[in-house]
Amino acid sequence: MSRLTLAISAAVSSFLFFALPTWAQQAAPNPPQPSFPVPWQMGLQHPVTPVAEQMYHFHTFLSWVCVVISLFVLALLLIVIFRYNEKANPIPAKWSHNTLLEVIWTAIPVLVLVVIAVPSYRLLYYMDRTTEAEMTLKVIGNQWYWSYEYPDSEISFDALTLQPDEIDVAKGQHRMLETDEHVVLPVDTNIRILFTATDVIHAWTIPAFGVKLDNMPGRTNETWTRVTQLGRYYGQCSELCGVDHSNMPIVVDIVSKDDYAKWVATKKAPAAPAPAASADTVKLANQ
Ligand SMILES: [Cu+2]
Repeated sequence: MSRLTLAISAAVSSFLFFALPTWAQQAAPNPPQPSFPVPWQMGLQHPVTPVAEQMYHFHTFLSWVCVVISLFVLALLLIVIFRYNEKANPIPAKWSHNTLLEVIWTAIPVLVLVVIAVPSYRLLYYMDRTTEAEMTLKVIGNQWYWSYEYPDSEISFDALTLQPDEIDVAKGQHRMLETDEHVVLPVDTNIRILFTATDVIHAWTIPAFGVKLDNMPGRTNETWTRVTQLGRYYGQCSELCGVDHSNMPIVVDIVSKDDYAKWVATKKAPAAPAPAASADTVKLANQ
């Protein structure tokens, strides 16, 4: 028993240390998947930010750790079931305690936890904040809609959900995922995102960005993102915030830097004054 177990333990620990990180690095999906949930979807949405990519790799790495540990425990169980049952082993051994074995089955789980903790903390600190933000987006949660502010451009607006009867599938709109106003952000830009709320706790979440942070009333939370692919990305409030919690979708359009500058100019332009009524119109209206 001891030699076989030792050999398996050594193989598993060396596999965890050396082989898995390399496998995990090669696991990103290609070609890109849709940025919204689809029926029978397996795995995470296609990552489009450095943070989401690292989360994807870490998730793959953890899955492999789980697979290896499960197979190892299954193998031990099968050995016990078949080799040490009453028929195969009628006279059981009388010894108890094996110091070497006890050290190993304590040390290996500790090592596995260390192997998991190191990349986990590295990722947590990486996603915490950016020191080189090029712009700021402020996200405010309300029951039950989102408000957005662009402090650098002095833009602010609310985004309300579109009801199912307002959804136009021909335009590629998705039920429970559309808002009347979209958040527009430039591609390849370090964006600081600030989160707060006016009433209860909400959580602004975009799976493809790897962004999910609580909007706390009376407090400001911070994270960052840098989206590397143009496109439309969807998310939802991920904190149980009341009866219309499911009516807080998020739509983000990632556009080129030029298009973003144009959007900012359009948003900042004052609304055009209503055209003055011509004499003819007035005459028609009076008839
Ligand atoms: Cu909410």
